[in-house]
Amino acid sequence: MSTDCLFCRIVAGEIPATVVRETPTTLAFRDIDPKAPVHVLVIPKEHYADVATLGQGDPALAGEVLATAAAVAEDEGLLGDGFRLMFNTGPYGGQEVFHAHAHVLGGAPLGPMLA
Ligand code: D5M
Repeated sequence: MSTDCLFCRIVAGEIPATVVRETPTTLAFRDIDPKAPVHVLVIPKEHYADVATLGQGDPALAGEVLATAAAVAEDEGLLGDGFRLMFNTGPYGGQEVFHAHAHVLGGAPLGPMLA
């Protein structure tokens, strides 16, 4: 837990969030500024700054984040039409919150990623 990390504070219950799924090691909650009809963030409860650090530091936990993201996509009815799973990483990747998180985006056609 990092006291100055926004998402660690959500895990600790210090900042409210609309939680849609929780496992012993991961948490999924709605993005505060949704970019699609469904926009859910999936995080490891343990603090890793980004997905690269997570993937190298604890590959099993990275897999649990993916499994939770897939379960969220199923719960939200996204498996039929598809969805986007995205990890912004570092400044060039547009990351703003430095606690690893997957964006689960769907519910409408999102278009080509790099258009
Ligand atoms: O995305 C960081 C995302 O985090 C961005 O889409 C807004 C979201 N955000 C910021 N604060 C909150 C709270 N308090 N609840 C829910 N969602 C939040 P990034 O990939 O770092 O650019």
